[in-house]
Amino acid sequence: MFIPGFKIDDHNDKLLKAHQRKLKMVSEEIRNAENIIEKLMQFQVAIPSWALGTGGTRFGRFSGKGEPGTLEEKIEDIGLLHALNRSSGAISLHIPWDIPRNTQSIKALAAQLGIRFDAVNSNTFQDQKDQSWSYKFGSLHHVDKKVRQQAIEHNLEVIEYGKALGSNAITVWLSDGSSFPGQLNFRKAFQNTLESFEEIYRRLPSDWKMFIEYKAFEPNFYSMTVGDWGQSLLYASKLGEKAYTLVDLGHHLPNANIEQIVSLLLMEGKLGGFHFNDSKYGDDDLTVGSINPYQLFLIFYELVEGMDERNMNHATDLGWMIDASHNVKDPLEDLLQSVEAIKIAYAQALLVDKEKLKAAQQENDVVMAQEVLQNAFRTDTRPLLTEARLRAHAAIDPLLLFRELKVRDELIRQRGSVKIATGL
Ligand code: AFD
Ligand code: MN
Ligand code: MN
Repeated sequence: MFIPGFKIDDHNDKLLKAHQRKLKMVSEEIRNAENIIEKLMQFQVAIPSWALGTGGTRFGRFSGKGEPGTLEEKIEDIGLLHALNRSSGAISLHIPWDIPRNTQSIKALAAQLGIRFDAVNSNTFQDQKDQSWSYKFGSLHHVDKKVRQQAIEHNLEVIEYGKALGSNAITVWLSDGSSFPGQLNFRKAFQNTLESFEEIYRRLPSDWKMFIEYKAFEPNFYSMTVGDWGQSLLYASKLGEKAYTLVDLGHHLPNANIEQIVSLLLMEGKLGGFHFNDSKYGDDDLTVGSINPYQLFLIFYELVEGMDERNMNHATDLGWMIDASHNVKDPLEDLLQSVEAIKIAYAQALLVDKEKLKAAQQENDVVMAQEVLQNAFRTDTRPLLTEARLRAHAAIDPLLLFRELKVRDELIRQRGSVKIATGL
């Protein structure tokens, strides 16, 4: 399915007046509105290929309808999102779920829809049917070199697929760990993992980045071999300048101060990428901003402040990706909401009066510091997002248009009800 430009124009014509009224109001309140709009137009968030189908839980999977059954259909789905919001012009692939069979036609399709290939992800947390050795007791950290070698080779293969598509980063998330005390020698597990990472890193193209994603628990419940940002940073520092830590918002123990983690990783030049989602308890993978939008804003403030400090380009110097997927919403609607929440928080972070905050910090004026932050958080930035979309020829209200055009019904008509997208 493809959304023709005139459908977007018709939709925008109907909503234009109301939008202009709201924009005028906020623009009068905000000193740098124009600058924020321009930044919002640049800012793109990559969509994970595994979030386009309905996610399952370990208790079951209630498959949605009209799910994309092939990589081409996944790219088409992201094309729909991008046509509606002009903010999701990238896809993050997971191998072997998304092996590109015909690189040239995949590239052409993506280019036609304005989509580029963000980080490619390896998968050594599941056994594949044709593989020689099992990952039951881990992959890159395994006690047996032949299992580690198999996992290393898989990662190298993922890099090759990424190269062919024009990607320039690999994200490695390991489920390696232990579920019972005594199962592992922690130091040995670390050293094996480091040695495996080194072999992959050595073969990383010179203009590529390697993102090391950490996670506190699950599927292993006693220890994870890349369990927190400290361990990820340790690997990344030992590996070299192309290795970075990747922060997934759902991968911390409850109440962790993620904004502080982000700030320090940026200070060290070691924050590489981001997986956005939201959670109440653990790796819940809920829609971004659905549970704790204030935390998201605080994280974004640290991102913006820390990136500015290092003269980084907000749009291109970090890998911005969503990693959210669950089983009760239409995945495409869910992703529209997530992208919107990310950009709202980004716009709010750009609003913070940095000078005033700095002065308050210097004076130990705790009250004023809170006022400055919350003032930005409580500003409705949505008209700025809408204006950015309008200028990029996207829809004023992407979710509304998605429903008006009955996109899901059309996808069901084309693909049927039974196809199941690859993913968890
Ligand atoms: C995991 C991690 C990681 C991985 C994904 C697979 O967040 O990003 O690639 O799930 O679905 O929990
Ligand atoms: Mn993740
Ligand atoms: Mn996760």
